[in-house]
Amino acid sequence: MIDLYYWTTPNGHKITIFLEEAGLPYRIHPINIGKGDQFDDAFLRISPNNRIPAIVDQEPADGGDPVSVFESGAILIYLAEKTGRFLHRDLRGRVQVLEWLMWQMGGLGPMLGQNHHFVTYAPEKLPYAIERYVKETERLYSVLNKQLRGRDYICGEYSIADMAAYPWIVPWERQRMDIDTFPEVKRWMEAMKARPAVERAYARAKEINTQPTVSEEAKAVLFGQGRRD
Ligand SMILES: N[C@@H](CCC(=O)N[C@@H](CS)C(=O)NCC(=O)O)C(=O)O
Repeated sequence: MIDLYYWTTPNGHKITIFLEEAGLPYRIHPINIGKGDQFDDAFLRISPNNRIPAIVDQEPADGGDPVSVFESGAILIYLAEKTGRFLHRDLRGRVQVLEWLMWQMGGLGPMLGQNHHFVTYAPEKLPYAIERYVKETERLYSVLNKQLRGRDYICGEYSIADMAAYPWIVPWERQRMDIDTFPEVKRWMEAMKARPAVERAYARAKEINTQPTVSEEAKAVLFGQGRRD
């Protein structure tokens, strides 16, 4: 059994997509980040960066004590290794999946997160910041578009690289992207959306969070966090 500490955000969806694809038994522990659940001591013990997602594997492969993992990229690699699925096994394929996973973790996720912040949530509309992150979003979409040319999925076969990137592309409209100008991304996004496991992952999210908008109360919790000793 996998215990999943989760909220209904792009980084959270990555892991429900994996678990649904692999058919691994899991139970969700909702961590409502708009209400501050990410600062509970019990959660911080498994996720010291006060961010979702995190997992605890109650039945690790070595038969030892439960294993906890935070950081969505590390979780995807852990689960891929546990199940032997969605991470190419040949040396070159594996390197490629890890490259694109790191590209998502270090670039696509953080930059699009800033896009969401300055375009949608920031109390002041700062043209410099908006332009910087919308342009960077556009650049990243064009990199992905090129990679997808001639490939069904990011690294050919379906992998954890796709699971990591897809939830960040779903909100393309509010990122101010014109998806029709990225035809390969559009085709891939539609193929991802049609996968039954992806549908199930997003359906779980709807059950757990019936009010996905970010309230003023949630903004106060989420933005402007500083040092916590
Ligand atoms: N690099 C981390 C980022 C995780 C992250 O930013 N999670 C957000 C939700 S998508 C969160 O938990 N935010 C809570 C907060 O800001 O306090 C990962 O990929 O797991």
